[in-house]
Amino acid sequence: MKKRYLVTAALPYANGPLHIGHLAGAYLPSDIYVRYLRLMGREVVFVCGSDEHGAAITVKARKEGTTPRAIVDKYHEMLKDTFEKIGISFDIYHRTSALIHHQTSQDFFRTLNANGEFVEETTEQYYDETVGQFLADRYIVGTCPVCANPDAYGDQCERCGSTLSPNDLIEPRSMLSGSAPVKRPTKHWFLRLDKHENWLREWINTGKVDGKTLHDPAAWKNHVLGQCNSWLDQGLQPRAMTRDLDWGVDVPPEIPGSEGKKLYVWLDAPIGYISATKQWAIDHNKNWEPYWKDEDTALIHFIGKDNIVFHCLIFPAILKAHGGFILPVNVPANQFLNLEGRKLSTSKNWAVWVHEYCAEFAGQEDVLRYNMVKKMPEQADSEFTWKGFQETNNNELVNNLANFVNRVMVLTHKYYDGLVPVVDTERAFKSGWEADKAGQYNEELALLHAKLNEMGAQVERFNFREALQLAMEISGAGNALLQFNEPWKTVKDDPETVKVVMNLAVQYVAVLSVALRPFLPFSAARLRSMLNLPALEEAGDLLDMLNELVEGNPVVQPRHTLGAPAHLFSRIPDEVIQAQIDKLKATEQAQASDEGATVNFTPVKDTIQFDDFAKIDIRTGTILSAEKVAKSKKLLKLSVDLGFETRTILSGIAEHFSPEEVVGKEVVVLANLAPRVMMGTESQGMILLAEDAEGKLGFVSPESGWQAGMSVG
Ligand code: B3M
Ligand code: ZN
Repeated sequence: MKKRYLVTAALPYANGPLHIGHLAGAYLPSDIYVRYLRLMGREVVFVCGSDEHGAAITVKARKEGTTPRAIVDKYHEMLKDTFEKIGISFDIYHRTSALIHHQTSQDFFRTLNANGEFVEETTEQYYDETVGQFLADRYIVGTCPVCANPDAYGDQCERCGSTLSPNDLIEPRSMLSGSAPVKRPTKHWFLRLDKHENWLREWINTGKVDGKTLHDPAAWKNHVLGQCNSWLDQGLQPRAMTRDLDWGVDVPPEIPGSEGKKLYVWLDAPIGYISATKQWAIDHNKNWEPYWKDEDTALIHFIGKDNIVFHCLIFPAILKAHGGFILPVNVPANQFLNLEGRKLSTSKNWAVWVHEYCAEFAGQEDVLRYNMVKKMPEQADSEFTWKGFQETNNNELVNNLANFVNRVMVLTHKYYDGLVPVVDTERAFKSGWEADKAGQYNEELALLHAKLNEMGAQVERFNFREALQLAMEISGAGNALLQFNEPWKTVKDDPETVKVVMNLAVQYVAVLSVALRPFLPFSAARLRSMLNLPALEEAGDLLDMLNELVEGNPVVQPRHTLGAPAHLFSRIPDEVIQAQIDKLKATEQAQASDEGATVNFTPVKDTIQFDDFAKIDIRTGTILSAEKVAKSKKLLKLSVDLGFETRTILSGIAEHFSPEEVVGKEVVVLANLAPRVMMGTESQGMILLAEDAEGKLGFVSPESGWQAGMSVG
């Protein structure tokens, strides 16, 4: 076990509110993990903060007709406030626009530069002559060469998910002025990622660097290792670490040619974890360096799966290239959470916003936390529905946990005026763990101890769904203890046995007040108050309880006076849920009507002459085979019969159709498009598809049975 832990959660872009996908992806898992570590008496610092640079911010500022500074100031405060309200217990929530971050990032750049880790290259970049500035990839739009989406970005096509570069776009245009950008030479500093490929491959797959074991890859999630190896298999290329931007961290001014250059946001953002730790250390009069430089520190990054490569390959390369820093021992990335059958989408406002939830369900923050853990996409994407939210609350939180606690509190007050009874620990009763099994007081304490250890082991393996399930089994066993012994029937005839049962039931509730803390911090605090026990300090409280239990000592002493009973959770009625579903539908209709009003029809392109049209050659064809493309979530590799030959074509339809669905489809193909190599495969043409206002794709097909290879004009 390491001496200390430095736990990071992905820095959210300060360009919008937090939605439940963010919570389930990085912030709730990290909060559970950190709270558990604190409860076990471990030394841990939990850092996060707003990611305030990059095109994500400047694009938002342009859309809202304001400045990047105004955008980050607005959303930084909003994010900070939301995290507090939903109980994410960062030790510091910092921000990358802070001076200490700029200084830390620039010092990093200076060291990398001095270490010869960059190669300076002048390349041709797109420049908008109307506005007079170079264009970041996200500021260039054009037609996607894979799926013909007319509004693909210079770095990615949101329709087919292809990773693009601006040079791939057909008819690129500037998002700033709409004009066609021109190429201009510009110098940038490229990190020699290729130099790091070999040690990264060994580190990811064996946990070793220079023969020294730093972590156990078996403890890493398969999908994380898979994505890293898929990138490594493509070969790591030098990657530009600077941009021509007017918002971000300046390239150190003393470096020749740095005028107007900023650090690439994915260089400065992860360094934000370090600058946040520095600020925390200043605020708490501590030394930050052991947390980032001492090998007795466990560095763990909690992220969503779209950030894996940056945290498992690029940032480790930067840390190693700088020298003197430790590497993460794990990056337990979660997959994605979907909402009511569709991808969460900030741009389409298809989301449950956490700040809105906290306003509309004030006092029920733990209900959302509980649901997010139950649905946590730990190994695969998962689904949130409002109906499921209601059922989980009513069937588990109310019927299991709240009812159990309330019965214990009410009966102890009714039979003993709230005083925990003195018991004969040898007296027999029925155990709650196994029907018809005779219970024994000390054995019950040992069973609680064992269950807590099982829960802890799952938390340490980042299996939070399983860990919560184990904690709830304690509540289930408590309910069964009462059900099997029925104290309300036997209290008159067999008062001594009832004392044992009720004393034990209070022990169960007290164990739950600690075990549930990482998952349901607000409810755990209310349990402590009901039990009239000291508030948890999250400083070894669980470890202390485990030590008592293993000695056969009760957690709550006889004659302790309980506080007043209260309902921990309340049922959520249908109308409350229906209102949320209606709100989502209204959002969807508003979005559709907006799109119906303005965006439904992509504007017709500039007029062309017949001769222009005559240059393209469209043919009928039939899809013979289809398969997914490694590392791309949306591309299918198709083999298409064109009559006169068979073509291999990559098409961005994997999230719309399964490979099985498209085999045999009759299609029309742009047959004389220049071949392009993508993901290591040459795509020889383009399948023509139609897209509706919702982004749904459909094939354009000739009448069935049409001969392949026929011209379409
Ligand atoms: N802000 C990307 C994201 O929000 C980025 C994470 C940075 S963590 C250093 O998905
Ligand atoms: Zn595309």
